[in-house]
Amino acid sequence: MKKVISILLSVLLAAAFTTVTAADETGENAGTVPGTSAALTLDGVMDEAYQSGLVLEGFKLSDGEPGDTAVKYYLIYTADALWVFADVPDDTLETVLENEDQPNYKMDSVEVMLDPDNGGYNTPDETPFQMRVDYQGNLSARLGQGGTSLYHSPERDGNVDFFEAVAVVVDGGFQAEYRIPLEDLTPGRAMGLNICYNDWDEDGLDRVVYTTTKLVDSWYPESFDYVVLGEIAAPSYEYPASGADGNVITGTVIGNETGWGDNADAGAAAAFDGNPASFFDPLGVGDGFCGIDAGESYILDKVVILSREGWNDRFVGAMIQGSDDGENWTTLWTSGETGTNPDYCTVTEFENNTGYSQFRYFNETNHGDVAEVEFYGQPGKVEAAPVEEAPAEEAPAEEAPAAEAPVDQTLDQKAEAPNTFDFGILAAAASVVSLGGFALTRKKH
Ligand SMILES: [Ca+2]
Ligand SMILES: [Ca+2]
Ligand SMILES: [Ca+2]
Repeated sequence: MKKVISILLSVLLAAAFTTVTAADETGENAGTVPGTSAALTLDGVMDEAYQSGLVLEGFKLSDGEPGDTAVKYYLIYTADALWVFADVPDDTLETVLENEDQPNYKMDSVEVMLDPDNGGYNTPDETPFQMRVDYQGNLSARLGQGGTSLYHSPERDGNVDFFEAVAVVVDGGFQAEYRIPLEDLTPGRAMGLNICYNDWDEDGLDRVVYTTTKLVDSWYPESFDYVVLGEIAAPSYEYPASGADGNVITGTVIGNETGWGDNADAGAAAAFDGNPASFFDPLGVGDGFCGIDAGESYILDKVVILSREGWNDRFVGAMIQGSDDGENWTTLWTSGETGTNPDYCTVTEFENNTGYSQFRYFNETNHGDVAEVEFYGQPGKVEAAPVEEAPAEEAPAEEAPAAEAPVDQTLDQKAEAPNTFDFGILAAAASVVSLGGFALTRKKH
């Protein structure tokens, strides 16, 4: 039972950010903070996900003049936290210690002030969050204007518990990263925000650079601009995902439209979506397959397979088969081993590798679920070779140590004289079909 699914092999789930108007507009809309399902690491190093984050730059000094600084802030959010990454160029990283109770009050530091519900007013002990990290990684904080002051580093008494931040000194400045845990992070939510860069030099405080556009009293929520949370981007995957070299064979996915239990997510397309977590799951042993109809004949170079996580034992008996009509299938390879998940396995030696327009992964021995299948090869077809007239002995293995060599030879000759019979084709075909068995190599994904 063959069903054809028209699904693109290159599946890119584009991020769909929508801008939502905030309920409370206490300042100017500073932009949309996209969400990410990627796992971020709090280490002062910029995770890739920040590249799609909201970027804030080009700020003002307290006198209203443009802030002459190349500081950039990147904002993104995950399911449970707002993340802020600060890239701070600064040639004079300074410490002006005057009060040991406020260890980083007079140091080059980044100070994030957040009004989590964009209420626009002070709530003692609650709003705003005032969170500072200096270039040496010391933290200080305060909850609410006039509220509890927490001017201590966690190394001293550990009482800064409503955010985390890390800073690392880099060539020409430092980088700071904040993780601010918050509940109910959903698209459309507005949050008041002002970020200061407190820039000190050897003469004292040089300047404070603000992101907010109202500078009357930039420590109060009514002066903050606000950001709005955007959609959480679905993770994107590209096919092929193994990173293997070669010409991947693309086309139309063939096989089961739905998988085990009529699950639409476990149909044949799940083996060609680049997502190692999704998998094709047949209806039963030998009941269903996943494959590609390339639309023209290909000779395989290799097949790269990621078995289903947790089910490597089901790889025994897995077959790669080829067909030109989708009805009659020829077996090119059969697995005698268990799978290699989380590593991909690469099959490079085949039987009957004479060129087919359709290829499939199929198992009649075990339940044939599989996470990813990648067929690699070159267009071509070996002309029907009368094997009895060109027995394997006439093409000893020494003359054709690698499957690729005779295939390439065949293709070259075919290209030059596509309609003429050539003894070289015959010999190459014989050597290809004489290659028995299979080889497995492993590749880290
Ligand atoms: Ca990081
Ligand atoms: Ca400085
Ligand atoms: Ca998959």
